[in-house]
Amino acid sequence: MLVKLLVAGCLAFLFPLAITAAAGEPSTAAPSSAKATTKAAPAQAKPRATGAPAKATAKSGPKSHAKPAAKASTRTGYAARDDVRAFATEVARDTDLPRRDIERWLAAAKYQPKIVELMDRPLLEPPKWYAYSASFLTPARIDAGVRFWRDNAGALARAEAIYGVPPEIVVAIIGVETFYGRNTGSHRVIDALATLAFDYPRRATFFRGELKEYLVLARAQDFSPLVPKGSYAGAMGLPQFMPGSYRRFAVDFDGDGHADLWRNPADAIGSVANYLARHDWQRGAPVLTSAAVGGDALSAVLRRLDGGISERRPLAAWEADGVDLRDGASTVVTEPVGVLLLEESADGATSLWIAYPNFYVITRYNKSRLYAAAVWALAERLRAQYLGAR
Ligand SMILES: [Ca+2]
Repeated sequence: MLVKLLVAGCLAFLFPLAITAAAGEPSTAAPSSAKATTKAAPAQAKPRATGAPAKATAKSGPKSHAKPAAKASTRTGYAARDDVRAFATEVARDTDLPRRDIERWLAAAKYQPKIVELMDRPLLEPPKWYAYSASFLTPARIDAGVRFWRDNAGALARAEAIYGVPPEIVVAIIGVETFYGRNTGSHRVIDALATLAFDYPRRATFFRGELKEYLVLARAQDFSPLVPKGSYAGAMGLPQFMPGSYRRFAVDFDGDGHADLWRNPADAIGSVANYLARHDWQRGAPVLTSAAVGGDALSAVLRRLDGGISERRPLAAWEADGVDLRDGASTVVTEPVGVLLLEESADGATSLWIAYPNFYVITRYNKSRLYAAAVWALAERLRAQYLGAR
């Protein structure tokens, strides 16, 4: 069914470090973290979302002890390795997939040394906001987003009604992830997941789990696991869901019987909104509002920042410290909030923002502070242009 999968894009490689968040992945901007989240996390290549694997500090991890085996994998596929056979046994035991099919699929998976290289690229300095955000806030991406919104207005309105997530946020995530489906990845998913499951020891546990989820997903959605393409970390479709997130959060939003995140914008829209809702998106609540801090208060607030964002505290505590909520604090949010710093220019200008719980919900897609801020900033521009054009 997923016969023609998308062409691959290159966007994903602009920001090599991140992954979608989903599920633990590497986020571009957040080098320190590692861990997996839940969603799909794709690759480290662009800001990916959901559940992707995080990139760890390269170099410190175990180096692939699997070199010789990797060579064998290149020649014969993965079927002949003992560890792969053990994996097939485990998957057959835990699922209703026939072992014969599992082994046939793994035999067809190919080791991709390029993917290991991409995962091991050393992290450079974390990007600054003004540089990071520039590629997401171009007129081309905003115009295309407004068209995507217009073309899918019914599904977006329905997603907002059901899940409480406004259209501009859903469109912005799909725009940041894949330029509205233009760049969904050029790596065969089975190759990416097998390479990282069996020849990338540092993340083997995570990717073996994702590989297993992927095989189950393929059977459930009735497609061959040998066909789909995705990011180099295995993130798939318009929203770049990792397999585990696909299984847990994807929805068939147009009712045709399949949750098709590669070709069906309605399914992608419903799935992104469902993902955010299931991670506690608050209907009607803000993401960021502008804050001002003057004079003596500034250094105290800056000391609370770690990597550009603070711990969360009650709004009243921030106000007591001299943070002035220029745009007014949200009256609907009672949970603690963070303070976010964005670098506005190379000459050191910065801006400060109150980060509400919905900001942190976006970081469940990709844990980078810059990713979440870029989604919000693109969403604001999309909304202004969409409403202005009506
Ligand atoms: Ca569908």
